[in-house]
Amino acid sequence: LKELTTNEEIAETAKTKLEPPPMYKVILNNDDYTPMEFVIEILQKFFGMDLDKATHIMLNVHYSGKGVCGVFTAEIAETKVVQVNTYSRNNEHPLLCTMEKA
Ligand code: TYC
Repeated sequence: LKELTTNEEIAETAKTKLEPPPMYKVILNNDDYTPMEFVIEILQKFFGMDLDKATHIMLNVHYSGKGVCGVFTAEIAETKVVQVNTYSRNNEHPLLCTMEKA
């Protein structure tokens, strides 16, 4: 019996499955009102950073205007953005979290 699926087709299917998913940078944007301590808390709470790393990232955003908190698949990046913006608004801070393709 002739094979219904050629080795080439199997290899192509395997390659497709190994293609990495598109990745997204989660970005914190600077503003003049959100307290530095609150930004550090966000980075620890939602991005698992220790105090030292969170402080460095926060200061980078403060002085440069924006900064990358992490790179994630679309679904996880979208969840981080919603979590950060919801938590910030609930605490009456204007902190803005966005995402862009890596
Ligand atoms: N610029 C803010 C301040 O001086 C601190 C800050 C840092 C705000 C990072 C937002 O993403 C931000 N209090």
